[in-house]
Amino acid sequence: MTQPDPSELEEREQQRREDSAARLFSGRVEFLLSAPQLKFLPDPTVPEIAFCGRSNVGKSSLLNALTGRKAIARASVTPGRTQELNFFEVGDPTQFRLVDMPGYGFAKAPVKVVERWKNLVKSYLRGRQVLARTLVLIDSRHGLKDVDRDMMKMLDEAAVGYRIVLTKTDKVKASDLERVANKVADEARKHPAAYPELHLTSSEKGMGIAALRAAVVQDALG
Ligand SMILES: Nc1nc2c(ncn2[C@@H]2O[C@H](COP(=O)(O)OP(=O)(O)OP(=O)(O)O)[C@@H](O)[C@H]2O)c(=O)[nH]1
Ligand SMILES: [Mg+2]
Repeated sequence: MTQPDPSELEEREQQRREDSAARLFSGRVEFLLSAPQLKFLPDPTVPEIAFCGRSNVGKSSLLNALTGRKAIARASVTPGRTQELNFFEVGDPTQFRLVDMPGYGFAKAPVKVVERWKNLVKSYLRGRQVLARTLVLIDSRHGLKDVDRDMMKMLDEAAVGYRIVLTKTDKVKASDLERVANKVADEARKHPAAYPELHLTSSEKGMGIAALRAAVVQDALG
């Protein structure tokens, strides 16, 4: 009998991880609570994966796509929909949590409200001991903006490891996607806390979702 070559073994291992992550997410996923201030955070009993990114980038939609639920996190055409830290539990008993965060860079929100979100997000990201990984979402139509760079710098300084996820890839041509992805990847390499590989996703079409699901489970549970 011939031995499978290494890349084939790797592919099988990846498939196994994706299948097992899909099984986990097809089980219990439940909204836990919404924290408008730090004092309302749940007890830090399990690892957490945070979703952050500019307003309207697709954080809530990505959370829905990963969990295979249509509307467990509220997505909306109105930017600024998510205003608190929303915690979702995965597994029975709970194995880890997903945290949907308010978006940054939303120009139309009142300055005071923006300041409040920013402080909430930053304090959580900097201080949460159980934070296993952060996903920084970037709209594949726009690439990195200065507000994203600021967020990445803050995460670098806090030594919070993050994965960069390009969203809405169904909205761009393949050639444009490649150009934006290369540019973002080049910049990501200069950020010490960023993972070198990008995740290209479409919550709408399902692209990249299975692989990201496996990565999230790996980050949370090791
Ligand atoms: N075509 C397409 N549209 C998407 C995708 N992901 C999100 N959207 C749309 O983008 C808009 C914003 O999505 P949300 O998931 O609410 O974005 P958010 O980052 O949670 O926004 P805030 O909570 O306001 O910060 C909605 O109209 C979604 O339907 C995608 O992969 N493809
Ligand atoms: Mg949202």
